[in-house]
Amino acid sequence: MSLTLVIGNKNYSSWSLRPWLAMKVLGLAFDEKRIPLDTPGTKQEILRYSPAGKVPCLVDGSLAISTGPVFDPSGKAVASFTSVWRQESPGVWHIVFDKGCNCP
Ligand SMILES: N[C@@H](CCC(=O)N[C@@H](CS)C(=O)NCC(=O)O)C(=O)O
Repeated sequence: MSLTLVIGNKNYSSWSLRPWLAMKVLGLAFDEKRIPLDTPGTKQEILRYSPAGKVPCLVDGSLAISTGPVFDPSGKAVASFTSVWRQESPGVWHIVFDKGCNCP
């Protein structure tokens, strides 16, 4: 299994820095794929790896994990989710595990 951590910028994206640091401290072998944030092509490039459209994302070729906030209709963050996805075919992802908590 070959792991790739897809991240934004380690200086300005603490979401990206956190798993990168954890994996380094744990001594895990992984490739790093950096995607420049806030460009016109950012979202499309992230979606190549992350079905949630966000970085960080850890991929092994067919599995990906994503986390993020859940918003109520007013836009207030009320919960968070963690999802594991499997790529069935290029660009087609299905959730194989989904966990939420009411901790935004
Ligand atoms: N709560 C998310 C936050 C992820 C997030 O907001 N990532 C930002 C960069 S810090 C991102 O992907 N921005 C690109 C975009 O939304 O197009 C997580 O746990 O991964």
